[in-house]
Amino acid sequence: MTTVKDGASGAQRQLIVVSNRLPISYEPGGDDGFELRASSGGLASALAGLPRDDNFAWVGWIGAPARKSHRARLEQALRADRLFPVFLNADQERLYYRNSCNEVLWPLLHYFVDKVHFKPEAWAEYERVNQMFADAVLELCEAGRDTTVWVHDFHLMLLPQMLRAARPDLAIGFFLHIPFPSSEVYRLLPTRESALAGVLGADQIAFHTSDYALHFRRACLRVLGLPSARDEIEYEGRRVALSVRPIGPDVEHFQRSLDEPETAEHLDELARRFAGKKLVLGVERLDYSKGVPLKLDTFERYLAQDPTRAKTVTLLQVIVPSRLMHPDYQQLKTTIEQRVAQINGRFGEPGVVPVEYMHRSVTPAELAALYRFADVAMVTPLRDGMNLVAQEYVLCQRDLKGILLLSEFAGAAHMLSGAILVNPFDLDRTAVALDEALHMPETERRERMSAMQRRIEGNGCRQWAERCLAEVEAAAAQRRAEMQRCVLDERTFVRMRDESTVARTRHLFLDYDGTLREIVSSPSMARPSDALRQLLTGLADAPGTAVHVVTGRDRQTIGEWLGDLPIHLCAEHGYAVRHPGGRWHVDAAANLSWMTRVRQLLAQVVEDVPHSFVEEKTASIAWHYRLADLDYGPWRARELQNTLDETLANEPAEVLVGRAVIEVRAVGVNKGNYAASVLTASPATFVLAMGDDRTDNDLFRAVGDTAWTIQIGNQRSINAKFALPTPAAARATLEQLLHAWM
Ligand code: ADQ
Repeated sequence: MTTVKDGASGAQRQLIVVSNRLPISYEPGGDDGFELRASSGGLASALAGLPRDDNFAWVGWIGAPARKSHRARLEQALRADRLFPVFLNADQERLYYRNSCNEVLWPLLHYFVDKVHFKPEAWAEYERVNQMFADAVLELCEAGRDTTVWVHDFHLMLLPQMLRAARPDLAIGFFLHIPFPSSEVYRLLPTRESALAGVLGADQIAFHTSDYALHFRRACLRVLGLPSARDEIEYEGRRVALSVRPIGPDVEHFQRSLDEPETAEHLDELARRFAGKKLVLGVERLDYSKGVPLKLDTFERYLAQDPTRAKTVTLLQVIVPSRLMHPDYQQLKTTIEQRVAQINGRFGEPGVVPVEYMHRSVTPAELAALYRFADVAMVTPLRDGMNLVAQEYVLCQRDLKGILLLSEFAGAAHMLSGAILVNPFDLDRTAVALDEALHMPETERRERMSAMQRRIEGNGCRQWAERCLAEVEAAAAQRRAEMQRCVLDERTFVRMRDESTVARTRHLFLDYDGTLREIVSSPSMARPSDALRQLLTGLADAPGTAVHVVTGRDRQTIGEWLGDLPIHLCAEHGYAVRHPGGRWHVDAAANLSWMTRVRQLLAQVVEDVPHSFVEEKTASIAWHYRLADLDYGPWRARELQNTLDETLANEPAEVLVGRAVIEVRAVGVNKGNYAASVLTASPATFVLAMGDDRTDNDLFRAVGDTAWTIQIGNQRSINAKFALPTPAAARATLEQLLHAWM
């Protein structure tokens, strides 16, 4: 794996991986001793290429409550491997892990709505445990050092935001290993807002498939009202990158296992055991999402169609023990075992066992041999984030003779195009597909298998980790660059102040809402304070200085609030203008004859597209669809754009296509044209423009390159050279300028 160096100091960056479980299990034993058992698994293998030195740390739980007397020794033992345990007590295990993780998020995100048992007190523990993880990570983060924190999975959805709040500089990635369901299902979660906001603390959020990413975007839209693009979402002024990065298997591990002499022995043994028979293989962790009972039903139906098949085809079902302390999982195990017994009772005879069943962890050599030997892998989860078993089977098919029967509800179905895809709920057609798989001509099997194999070989879990981490770091770097662009720092301010002080003539173009005055819930409450009125008066009284308040507000309101001051008012986005002490002039040249027709068109679209709305200003009208459905909004937008282009072909109106907004406005009416006409009539040596939203971009463009342009807040779609965080900071800056000029 490439090690990224921190450009400034040359020091290596720190990488902290966080997952619910460390790749280790703790088991207390007799005589006050304990055992640590290493577990492999996708993430451990993905990170295997990284040096376990001071630049690396892995934070997680050890799988069981640790005795107090063991903790110090445990920490010491794990630290050598750069593993840092989070200790959960029995209550936390029950409330955070068993309830919130396994009885709420796991079933909900896998669409098993009836298995969700939400308990508020357990969710409170989920929050507390996420905070414990955050504290453990923060303790390891060295101050002033470039650090990437890579957070894994649904157990830790709140962690990114907690880390961001404490250390805004961190590069944070979040990977979801399980599905993100349709927003219609996600919305059932009582804590849906905080879980989404928690994840959005990251710089990059990655999923196995584009469907999950799309569902996540829809949930952000429906639950938090956040619009997004295909690959990014803006949250609290930050860009959060969205990415699709399907995980792959541990390619090197399986290739090594295939070459082991022990694997060859297992292969010989399998060949003896299943001589003259076709082997259908199932390998699943014990979980209802994996659909094993339905698979057994399907196999039974396949045998029932022709009972002689029991003599030539065997299903070998391996179940990897999991979550056995939970009654539902024990029940599932019992159900599976009963079904196996029933099928064998119905179709078996002396020497014929149609379903063989193994409930245990198999060795790597055994697993590799099974994958290589099986004629068909029947991987039929009802829902699965990715499913590594499917990929591992393909990888181990050295003889290219097998066929993968794969559920279309596994993430793997998105990438394994040579598989026979089935709907596991459709037993009849799945049984037909199984028959087709068992009788497929060899050339077709080879073709399907080799194409998939090539793809998997180049996309193992190490490449996956490398790419994910590179993306997290790139996303964080982009965010930092954007934030830096924003800051009007002390040195820059001094330059601006000095330039303005020696200038003989000055024009200040100042937007009102969000720039001079904070945005408030009701626009009518944004009256200027006495201090603001005094500030504007003071600035306008400075020699050679003209103050222009340029706003989208209507002329009555802004006239009432500021009309008595010695300043220029430009209202309604440039349509109405009033010079100090004078009267309002409207832009007579603006021809609005097209407005009625456009208003009708937009009214129709608003009716058709839920959550979209029209905003009408004096000389323009806009249709906003940022809160509309992700597909339907853009679709109707394209249609509307065509209609408008045709309708307005010979009209003095222009169509502006923005981010989730289509605006039609009178040609030549905008804040920028006002500023341009002022600057043509009376050029100035110092020009300052301040604004906070998209409509101010016209202003920033019009004042030219030599002007000082400052955006207030950190909206990314604005093109000012500098930024200040708040209207209060904008007022303070203007105060300081005034002070310098006096
Ligand atoms: P899991 O639900 O655990 O993972 P899966 O992707 O199939 O599901 O991974 C199972 C892993 O266990 C495989 O790597 C397999 O080799 C291993 N395994 C199988 N049998 C074993 C045995 N007998 N002993 C030991 N190990 C065995 C979650 C999500 C998945 C997602 C992964 C990775 O639910 O959808 O693919 O994370 O992101």
